[in-house]
Amino acid sequence: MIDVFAFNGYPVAVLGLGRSGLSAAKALHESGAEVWGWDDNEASRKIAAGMDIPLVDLNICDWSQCTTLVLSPGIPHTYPVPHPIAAAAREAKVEIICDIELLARSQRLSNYIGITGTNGKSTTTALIGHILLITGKQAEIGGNFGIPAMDLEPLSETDLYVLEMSSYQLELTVSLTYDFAVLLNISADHLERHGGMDGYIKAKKSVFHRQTYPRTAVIGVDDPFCEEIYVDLKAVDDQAIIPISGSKRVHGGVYVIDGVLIDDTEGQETTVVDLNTILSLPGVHNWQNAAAAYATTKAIGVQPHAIMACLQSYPGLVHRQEVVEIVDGVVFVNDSKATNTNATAKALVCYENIYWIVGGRSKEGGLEELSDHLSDVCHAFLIGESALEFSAFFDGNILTTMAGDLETAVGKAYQMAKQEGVSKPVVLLSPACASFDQFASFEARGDAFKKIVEALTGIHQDPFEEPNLFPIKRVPQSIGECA
Ligand code: UMA
Repeated sequence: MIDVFAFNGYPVAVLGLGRSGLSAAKALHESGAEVWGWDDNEASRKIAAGMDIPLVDLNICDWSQCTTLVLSPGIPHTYPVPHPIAAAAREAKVEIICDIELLARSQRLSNYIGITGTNGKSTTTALIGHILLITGKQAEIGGNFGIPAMDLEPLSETDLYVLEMSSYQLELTVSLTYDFAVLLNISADHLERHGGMDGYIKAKKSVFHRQTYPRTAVIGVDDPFCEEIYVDLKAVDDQAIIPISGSKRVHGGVYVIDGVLIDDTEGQETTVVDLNTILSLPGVHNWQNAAAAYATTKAIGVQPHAIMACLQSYPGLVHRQEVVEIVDGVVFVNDSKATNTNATAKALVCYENIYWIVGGRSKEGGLEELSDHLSDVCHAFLIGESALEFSAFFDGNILTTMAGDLETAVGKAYQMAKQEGVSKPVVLLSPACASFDQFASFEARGDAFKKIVEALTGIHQDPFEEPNLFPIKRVPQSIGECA
């Protein structure tokens, strides 16, 4: 358990008793703090009470008796409107922090890697964690990734916390300076929570806050927002800076050209590994993640040949382009985490001959953003409450089947993929929708997909043992250059 010694004997308010809030409240309580736990949801309060977390109605508490509010990162404290409890706390000059700030204050001597970006931060966090653990480093991996900071183990001063940081968490982690900070990319997301794009960029850029040599900034230069931050950092020259790219040459950085990872951090270009051969890292977006993980772990001191071996053994994340199985030559890919078109677009460019299972509770804009990504789709199988809407969207431009539920969709897609006899067919579950119309979560949807695939009668093969059967598309690129 992390001992939150700084709060021993003091009152600390905790608003939001979900995963991160419960774990923070528990650690504070066990460390001797006087916890004032609260959640707007009665069911969550009951769960907390069952864990002996003291409850105090923060709507009517005396803030003059408390200095700190630990806020669940998803609860707004500025935009679009602050939660009334957060507003009252701020009015009373109570500091507002999140659970990761508690970790930073309690484990001051350890080393911290902070990984952020609009996309790819979970994969990059997992990759960095994988490389560090396999090469014998002591590391704890968590944060937005899904493991709350206060559930991590205490570490010594030579060890590393590898933290996926959302823009929400970055805003509420005021005292943490990362030894290694990674910013992958920025595109519009969560804008309502940051008062617009400038606020969102500011939150993301804060991952580099107060970094001085030899602390290291690893930064993607594949989008204009990050490219501008890179130029700003270079101009100030406060920390070691490694630019990275998934698609173009970056002088002095780590980058990927047509899938080949190249290290140019030591005055000459050295080829590291052909990522086209790594099943768990398909697509340009994953190549950027691999470049970031390579740059970070090499800066930490891991040898390039060891990083290369670890990239090759990376198993991938569940529900994210997870290669499940090959049945009768048909490859099944579980991308249930793709709950929006942005994520699905990334999967659609990775394969040829796609039998696509799509649908659920659709998001604003429907599938519009995918219009240019349908050329490799052989057939779409529509599930969930969006089926009619999506059928109208495709309007005969691609062939569709109204499957309704996941089991029917998998069965029909499998039969059609076998019958049509195309080369290396992929049945891809990448719904571009939330799961809540038919499942409790995207995890439940992905698990159901895997169970259905497992139960198919046919010859099952392990894709990792049959890489030649696996159809990752080589994505040719023009070689750009960034100074
Ligand atoms: N609540 C209130 N009042 C409100 C709103 C919420 O009381 O007005 C309560 C809810 O009833 C609930 C709690 O607050 O009990 C929130 O619980 P939760 O389980 O939804 O959230 P956390 O445990 O705080 O999860 C957070 C991150 N969630 C968000 O930032 C929204 C998780 O990231 C993270 O994995 C977890 O901490 C551990 O660090 C998820 C996420 O969606 C994956 N992140 C966003 C993203 O990646 O885009 C930022």
